[in-house]
Amino acid sequence: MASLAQNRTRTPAVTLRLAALAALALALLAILPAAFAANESYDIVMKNYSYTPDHMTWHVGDTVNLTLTNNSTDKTHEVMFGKGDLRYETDSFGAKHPHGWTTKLFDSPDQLHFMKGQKIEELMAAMPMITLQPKGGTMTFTFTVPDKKGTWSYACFEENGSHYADHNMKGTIDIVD
Ligand SMILES: [Cu+2]
Repeated sequence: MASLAQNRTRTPAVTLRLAALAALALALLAILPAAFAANESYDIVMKNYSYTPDHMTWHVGDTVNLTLTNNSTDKTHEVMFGKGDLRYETDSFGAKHPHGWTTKLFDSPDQLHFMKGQKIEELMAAMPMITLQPKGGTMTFTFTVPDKKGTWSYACFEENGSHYADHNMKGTIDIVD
């Protein structure tokens, strides 16, 4: 009864202001997690012969904004996403070299949106394969994390696959709910 009595003594203006604040707080609580939790941002730096970071955790349905930068002073590096057995390509001398995986993370080039970049050696959206020149080659792209839960890899197959096969230039991604 005491609180009721207190409420009655408040002026209508104060009560209205409190109600407005409460409504605003509720609105912010509803909006903020959606604005921040739904987006993930990563800067991956490449050098001879590694990625930093070499592990990421992505959430299904999130929008990821990813910037790749090649800080090597002398080597071209790339990123390819996938898993499973290695995929091989045959060169003009008939020799086979590892180049990506048999299972691709992205099914269609439409899933990736390339935003900006420079010193790009090669860009094959269908793989996808993003190859960047040394000393600052960079590419920023966005995508929605596909509903493919599990552990995936990213790696560089430059110089006839030797960056991966001989130097273990790779990283892993866990896709979770
Ligand atoms: Cu490389």
